[in-house]
Amino acid sequence: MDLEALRRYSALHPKPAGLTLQYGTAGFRSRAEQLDHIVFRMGLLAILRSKAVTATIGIMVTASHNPEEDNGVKLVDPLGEMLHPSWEEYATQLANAEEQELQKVITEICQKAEVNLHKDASVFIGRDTRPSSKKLSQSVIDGIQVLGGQYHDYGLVTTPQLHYMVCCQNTQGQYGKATLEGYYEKLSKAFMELIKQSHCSGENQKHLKIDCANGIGALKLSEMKPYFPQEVVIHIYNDGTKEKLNHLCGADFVKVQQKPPGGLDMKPNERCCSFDGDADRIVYYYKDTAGHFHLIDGDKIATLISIFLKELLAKVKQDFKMAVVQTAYANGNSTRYLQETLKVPVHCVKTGVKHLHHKAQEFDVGVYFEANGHGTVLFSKTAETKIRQLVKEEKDDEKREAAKMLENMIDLINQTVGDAVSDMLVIEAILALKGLTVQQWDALYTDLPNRLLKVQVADRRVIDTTDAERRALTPPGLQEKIDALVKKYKLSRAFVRPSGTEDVVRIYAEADTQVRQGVMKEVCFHTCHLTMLNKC
Ligand code: G16
Repeated sequence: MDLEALRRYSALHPKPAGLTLQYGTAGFRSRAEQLDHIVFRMGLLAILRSKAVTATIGIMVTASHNPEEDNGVKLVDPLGEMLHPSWEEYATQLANAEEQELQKVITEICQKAEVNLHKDASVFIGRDTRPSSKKLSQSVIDGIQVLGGQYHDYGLVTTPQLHYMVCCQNTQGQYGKATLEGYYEKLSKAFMELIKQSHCSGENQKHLKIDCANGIGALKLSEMKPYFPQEVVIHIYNDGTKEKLNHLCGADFVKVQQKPPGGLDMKPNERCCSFDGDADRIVYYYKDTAGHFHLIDGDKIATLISIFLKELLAKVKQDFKMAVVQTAYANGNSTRYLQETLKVPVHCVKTGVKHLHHKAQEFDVGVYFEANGHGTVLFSKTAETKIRQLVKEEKDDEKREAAKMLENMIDLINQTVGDAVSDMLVIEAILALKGLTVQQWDALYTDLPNRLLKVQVADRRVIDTTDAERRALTPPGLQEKIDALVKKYKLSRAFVRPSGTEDVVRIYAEADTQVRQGVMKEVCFHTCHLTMLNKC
């Protein structure tokens, strides 16, 4: 380690006195001006991780759904997954070390994680369109160079594109070509192969309006447009030329507010969708002829994909284990539909795609989606090999055709992480193949009326949870209040948890009717009261 270079460069990226930041749900997030030392140090950490696992690591500068003034950093592990949880603690230690302790903390990490500093290291870098992202990604490069690593800067890319690149690189191209063209070609080819078998694409079914949250999704969709077949005509809104990122638009806004984004003119029954700021989430929606807004969130996306995959799996007659992974935010009726009508096992884990991804890996076909629209499907190596073999060797036409569709789904789905572009193409293909309108999809089941609120409290860390965040352990008395409240209403459920991406507490409540959601007001009141609220 070049100690002189470490001292010199860390002085250029000083840690503000007294500032402590925790590794959250998806890495570090804060106001952009507080993050320069964090991204520099995550450059250092990425090199250590790369040396530890002898593979390329990814760093994405983004704060995804957060306001434009925020920023953050997401670290990508060798196969495109989120950073392994065992390294989150090292990330927090390195982020919060005082400058004079940096070398000591690096040495400790090297000892604990058995990092050989003499090994080679390489890092892929990407960034979103926030005004602060370019400078922050330069600080990442400083960190990488101090520890003598190689890097490739992809510049402006969506988060899932960077995950894809890392996976391609570490599988020596088996997953695809580690270039944007490689990504566009792989997805569009699989999509075209899939919809070849569709017989029902009326003129209206071709069109899709996309709210890109004024973020990177708009740029990358425009680049991809020439690769789209004529069966899909996309119309891009909120492309970032006029308004601020995520402001009154984007997947998070639409999901939380349960209303259409600004800047998108929606006619009755038109199929529309919204991406979030770094294009790793997607939600669909439409307005009916009476003007009512209908949200089709991650739960309904998971349901549509599960129906489609289950039918294909039945046709290929293999003993594949399929399951859906959700979080506490999943609408109660989605879980009931999946378990009782579709007969698919459902598992509930803590918020954060890292938790869902990990659980989904236990199955041959693991469908995971958060209600907020973040999700994907994982196929086990055994399932993938068997499916590809059936495509080549199966004599029975129906079985071989089903296997072919599954093979194209495997290639179309970004298995490294939730990806708004890939998920959108998966959904569009399924709707076309099944001849479903957005209204028919929506009518699969009716969501229980629900509300999701954020409140600011003095210190959100006083709330500790258990049971996949469905129950509060602290502050004392809060869970008892929630239990007493939900008992009063039919199909009622509520929980409180601290966000891992924003300085807020999230409160979720659902019940059989909107009127009974008085439960939300009361849970909010007790949360505020018991956490000694600042503002509510
Ligand atoms: C990130 C995570 C998601 C999570 C969301 C909200 O999304 O990747 O898994 O659902 O944060 O987390 P929290 O409720 O802890 O704030 P994104 O799209 O912002 O990267």
